[in-house]
Amino acid sequence: MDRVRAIAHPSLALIKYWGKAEGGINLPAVPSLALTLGGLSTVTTARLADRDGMVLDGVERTDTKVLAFLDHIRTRTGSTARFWIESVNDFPTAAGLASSASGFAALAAALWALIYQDEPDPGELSEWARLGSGSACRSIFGGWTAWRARSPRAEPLWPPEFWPEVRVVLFVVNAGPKPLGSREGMGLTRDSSPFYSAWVADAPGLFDAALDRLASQDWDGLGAVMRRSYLRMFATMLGADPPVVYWLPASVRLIHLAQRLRDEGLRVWETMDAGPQVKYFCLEDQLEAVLKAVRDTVGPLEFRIARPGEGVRVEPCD
Ligand code: 2P0
Repeated sequence: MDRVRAIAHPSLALIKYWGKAEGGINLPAVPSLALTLGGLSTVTTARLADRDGMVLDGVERTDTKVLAFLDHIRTRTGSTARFWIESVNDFPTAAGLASSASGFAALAAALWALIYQDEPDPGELSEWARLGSGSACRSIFGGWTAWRARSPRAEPLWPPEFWPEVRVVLFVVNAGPKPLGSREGMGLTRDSSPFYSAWVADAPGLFDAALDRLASQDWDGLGAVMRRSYLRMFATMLGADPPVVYWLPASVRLIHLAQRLRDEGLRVWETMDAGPQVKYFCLEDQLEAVLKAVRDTVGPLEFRIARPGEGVRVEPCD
């Protein structure tokens, strides 16, 4: 295969990765638990070339993260190849919708196919993806995934069929790129937030609790733990100097609305990532009621609906 196409989906964390351990590349200080989101995709084609280059969403770019990633893969494999990459996201890029997770998962899988001309070892491929972006190691796998503290790779927990009724509504509060990248935000938090050590100490307990609730499909128990994880992550960020503030007014409105909907009996749980977007988790039978409540309360808002999705896949292309 001289040219390959890889398709990957974002990885949305219920229990958040925020902070890197010392030593190694993108090794997490805390464990995370995530769902791979079917319904949002990165499609990446790659081929051997005379020089490294990349076109993202139709625009040629010099992306230092991608160039560094290609160097990591060459060092790891002994390959001297150069690669031309074309990547398209069907959702806003770099806006806090995990485009780097699906992006580097797809790129890692495409490079594996070009270099080895063979099926990947999923665990090893997860390690490759992590070298590009931490959360990408989770996007290699479908369904529910775990990435333990200081682990070089993620692991699959349950496939998408484990809980097919789960839906995630991703509200696009602001489609522009976020003001501060996750990597910089994590570094700033670790280096200057007095709450960071408490965050790192607390996270394993949240992870264990979430795993337990997920295993028994305890929706509201899982939602409550998930909520603690994102709010504690932001509490830690707000303690940084200068503070890391990703929220916008509409983000806060959606957080309050989720609480009101729960008070009214809807089983909806929200989360947020490194950006202003808010994601609602609900079950299929309440999806329409949740969407109606948002329309009636917040007004028209761009959104995407996701469900448990598959891991990365590669196909030859002409
Ligand atoms: C997550 N996020 O668990 C967390 C929650 C954002 C908030 O992983 O520096 O792009 O490439 O390892 O993976 C976003 O950070 O960071 C992220 P790097 P990444 O999904």
